[in-house]
Amino acid sequence: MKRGTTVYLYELAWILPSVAIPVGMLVALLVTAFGAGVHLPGREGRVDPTRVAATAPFDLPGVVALAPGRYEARMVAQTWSFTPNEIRVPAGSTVTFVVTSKDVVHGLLIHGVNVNVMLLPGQIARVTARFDRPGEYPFVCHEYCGIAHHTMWGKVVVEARR
Ligand SMILES: [Cu+2]
Repeated sequence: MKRGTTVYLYELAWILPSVAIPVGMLVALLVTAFGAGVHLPGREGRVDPTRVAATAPFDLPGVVALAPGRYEARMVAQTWSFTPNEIRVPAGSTVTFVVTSKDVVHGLLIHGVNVNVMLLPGQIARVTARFDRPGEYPFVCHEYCGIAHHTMWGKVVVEARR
C-alpha cells in the first residue's frame, strides 16, 4: 500500500514537469512571436538576383522619406559590403529596411534595435525599427559570406533633432 503510493508520487514528479515544460515553451513561443514581434521574414517578394542593380527599388539604394518621421532604407548586400553602408535619419524615426542580396547569403544585424534578418539572394527582406536615441547604430553581416566577411559592416547614424 505504502509502496504503491511512493511510486505514484515519483511518477507525478516526472509527469508534472514533462507537461509543464512543453506548455512553458509554447507560452514562450507565443509571447515572443506575438508580444515581442519576433518572427521569420515573410515572403515579401523576390527579385532576380542577377538583375538586382536594375530592379526597383534596388536600382536606387538609399534612404527615402515616406512621411514625417517615417523612412524606407533600400539596401543591397553583396560580397563584402552593403550599399549604402551609412544610413542617416533624425532621432525618433521609424525606418523600414528593404534589403536583398545580389550574390550569396548575407545577413543584417543592427545593434541596439530589433533587426536581425537573413538576406537570401533575390529574396526581399523587410524589417522595421524605431530609432529614438541619437547616436551610431552599427550593423554587420552575420552570415559568413567569404574571406572578407568581417569587413562587411556599416552604420545607422541617428542625428539629434535641432
Ligand atoms: Cu555578408
